[in-house]
Amino acid sequence: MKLSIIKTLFTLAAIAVFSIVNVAQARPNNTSCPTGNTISKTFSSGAAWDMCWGVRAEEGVVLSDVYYKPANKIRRRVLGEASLSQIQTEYDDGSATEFLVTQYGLGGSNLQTLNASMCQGGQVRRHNGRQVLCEVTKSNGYIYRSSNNTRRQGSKLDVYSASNINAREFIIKWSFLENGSIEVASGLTGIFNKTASNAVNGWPVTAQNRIATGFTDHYFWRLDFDIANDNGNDIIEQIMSIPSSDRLTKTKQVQTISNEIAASFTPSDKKFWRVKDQSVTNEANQAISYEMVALNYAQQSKGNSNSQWLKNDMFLTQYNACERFAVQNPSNNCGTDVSQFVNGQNINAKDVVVWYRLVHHTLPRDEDFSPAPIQWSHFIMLPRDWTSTNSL
Ligand SMILES: [Ca+2]
Ligand SMILES: [Ca+2]
Ligand SMILES: [Ca+2]
Repeated sequence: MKLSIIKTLFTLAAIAVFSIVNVAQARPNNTSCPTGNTISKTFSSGAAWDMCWGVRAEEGVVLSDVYYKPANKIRRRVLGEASLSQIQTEYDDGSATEFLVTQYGLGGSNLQTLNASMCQGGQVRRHNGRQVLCEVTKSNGYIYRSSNNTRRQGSKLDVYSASNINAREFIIKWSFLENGSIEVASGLTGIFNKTASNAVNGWPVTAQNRIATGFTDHYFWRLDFDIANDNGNDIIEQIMSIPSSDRLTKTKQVQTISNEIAASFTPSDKKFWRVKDQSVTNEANQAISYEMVALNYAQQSKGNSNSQWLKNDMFLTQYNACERFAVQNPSNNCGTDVSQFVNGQNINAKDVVVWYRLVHHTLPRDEDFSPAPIQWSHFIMLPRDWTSTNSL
């Protein structure tokens, strides 16, 4: 008797705790774009992408409600919202660090007007009467080939804008491939004006008779994955393939990330993360997911300062509406930077957000003057088990 009362009390307590834990914030599940702000593309195979776009003074172009439809399959949501949530620039000579998104903004008058020549074969979209976004379909070469009779070329939808800050120009490009991959890139070009007094902090630009300062850009991408209909049930897994001590085999290790973490890539172990839905599966009963593929890892560094938010590559958090910028977040009720967003909240079957820091160091060269040829920093979001076989 006593035991059953204790059991009942325990169950009630567990339900109460579960209910409290379950009161998690989620982005409104709103899938209709503001009028004129829809981008959609159906390829000849039947594969398709559609999404909303908008412009903010700080982040510039922001994409939302991004859906992928594989050929002959169901259309499902991949991302709730995606943006470049900060660019932190550090100079090699110790000049003041700049926070480009919050101090200057990728939007507003820094968002460049694109003429037709910058969007050949595509369509330039307007914001506040100005042409600011290019949407263009391009051939993407081979998707696969296994013999002369088994081969296929594919296409992609490119969506890009340009922002100019202190004469440096950033081309922000999202490529949506017919096979479901998303390639995200920031291209740095424009004019490198900063001059150093000591050659060890830069490179002598002979034609200009000055030392161009070296600098590091830390790009912080905010990726609010919202897989399928339910944006409150996503799970993040860390997957590693760890070499044996004799290095003759690799052992796969899959770990569900239960609570918010700040993590880093370890290329020697092949470590990556994927966001999967708790319940939706492909036709072969595997959970549908997208994984993060890091590229341009060579310059990943912890920065010149001792800043906590520069010490990790990935920050995996529970959605919080006031957490907009990775660094210099203004809200009083939120942490000011992404390292503070990681405060122990549960992210197992929740509305999760992935923050990815991608680093690019520039040591200028004569050919960069002027303007500098574009240097791309990019990464890929790759479907894993979204379809049970190659849908193309
Ligand atoms: Ca989901
Ligand atoms: Ca948090
Ligand atoms: Ca989410």
